Amino acid sequence: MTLVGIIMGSTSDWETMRHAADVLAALDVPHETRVVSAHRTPQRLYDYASGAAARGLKVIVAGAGGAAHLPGMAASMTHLPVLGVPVESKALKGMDSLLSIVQMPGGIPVGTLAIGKAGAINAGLLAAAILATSDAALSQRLQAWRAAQTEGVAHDPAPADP
Ligand code: RP5
Repeated sequence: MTLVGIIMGSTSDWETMRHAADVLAALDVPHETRVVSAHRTPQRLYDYASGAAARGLKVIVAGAGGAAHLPGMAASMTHLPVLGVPVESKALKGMDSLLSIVQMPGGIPVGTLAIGKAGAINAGLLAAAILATSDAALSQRLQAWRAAQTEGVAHDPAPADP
């Protein structure tokens, strides 16, 4: 059963949001990816967010850029945890996306990550961490992923230099 829904406002967000999908794939977390625009496809957004819990999704990762209303509007229509990824915009480097996503009114939370690739990676990891609280096997995979990351950090920044 699909557990995480990764939605984004445009196909142009995929280059960023693919990193969330990559992390979930690496951790063997069933997920789906969809283009759902708050502005261009509002009915699609309504259908997706309001039906997400009934379909068995447990977490939604939502990425958008510019006037990035997708995560907040999705959160307004589901009680599932929504993780927001501010996609880097051309005009304002993603500051517009970040502020659009992070400044939610009290009562409708969106867990907002960093702008761009790092945010997408961390949204995937956080989604996995949420699921891992009730899935011991996934918790083991997540801990192994973290240990491998630690193991992969070099001690010497330039080993080939004389
Ligand atoms: C937002 O507008 C999308 O999330 C995207 O980041 C941005 C630009 O979309 P496109 O014009 O590239 O489709 O809705």
